[in-house]
Amino acid sequence: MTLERFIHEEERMYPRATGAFSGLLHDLSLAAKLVWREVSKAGLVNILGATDRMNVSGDLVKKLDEFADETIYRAMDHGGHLCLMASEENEDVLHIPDNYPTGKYVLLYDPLDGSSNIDANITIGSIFSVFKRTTESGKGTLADCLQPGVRQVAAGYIIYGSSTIFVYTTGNGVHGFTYDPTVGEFLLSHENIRIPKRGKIYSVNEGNYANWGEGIKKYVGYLKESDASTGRPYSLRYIGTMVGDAHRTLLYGGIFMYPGDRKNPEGKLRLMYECNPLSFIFEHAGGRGSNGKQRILEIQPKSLHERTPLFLGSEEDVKICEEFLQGNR
Ligand code: FDP
Repeated sequence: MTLERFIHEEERMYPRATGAFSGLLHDLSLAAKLVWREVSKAGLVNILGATDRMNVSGDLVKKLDEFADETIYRAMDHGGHLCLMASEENEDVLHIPDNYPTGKYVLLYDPLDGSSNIDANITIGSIFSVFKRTTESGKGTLADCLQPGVRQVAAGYIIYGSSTIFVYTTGNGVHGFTYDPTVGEFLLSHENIRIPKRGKIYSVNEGNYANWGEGIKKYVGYLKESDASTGRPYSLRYIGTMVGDAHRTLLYGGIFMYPGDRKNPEGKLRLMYECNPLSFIFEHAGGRGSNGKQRILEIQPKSLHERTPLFLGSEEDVKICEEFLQGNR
């Protein structure tokens, strides 16, 4: 089952579908292949462009994150499905060029998540979030983007790891497709992903411990205590690429966290580009996404690049974490 076929079969469940949404997902899968192609030869870029910063095809050698940003924009700008885009790499919204038609959807994306890991050949990813526009017609506006995550109509990520996997949901289950470069297609490999109710792994940058508040310190202390009945002590895994840490958490269970701290009360991760799409996916897989006080998906965004603390994972793990953060344990 290819991703293309899966998308079309999903579309058939909606007799009034215009095909716009399927077209949008199709364009995204093409963008994913183009980014994969570049990511997979990242180690060669400096060799190919060593003399004059030009690569073999004569293009200026670009940084991979700039390349991914432009590639996704260009793959998505002309399909007529979108009225607006916003990317983690750009301060303002990205309009559709005047010579292309506009549509009813809005796309927000993080072109290359975990970019500090690129040079070490460690897993990186791309993340996307799709909303229906709220304005009636014409060019989209910032208001079309600033919707709470609960209104997403689709969200997904592409993880460029030991293999490349496209994971997405439109609200009908979370599905993963592994890229087979020999046929040039994403093939269904993880149908209807369900996150375990409780896991045995926690994932956090513990180097920030000294700046944490009491609640999170106590919670991490609790995870390290020994208690066989609850699977403790938990193991610690931290890649430092959110997509990678979240993907592992989705499959194995447990909790991924980026808490606020004394230096950065809102943490590091962006609500619109990272926390919303991942929380949407986790909730549709039976998990939970929280800022410690509130469901991530219910936060009303005020600006495109705002940040929020994130606690993402198995339902029970996130609930226990919230109890510690709220001082109830
Ligand atoms: P990066 O800065 O390498 O792009 O939000 C970006 C992000 O990576 C996440 O992917 C990752 O989870 C987090 O930052 C890592 O931050 P720390 O280095 O502070 O742990």
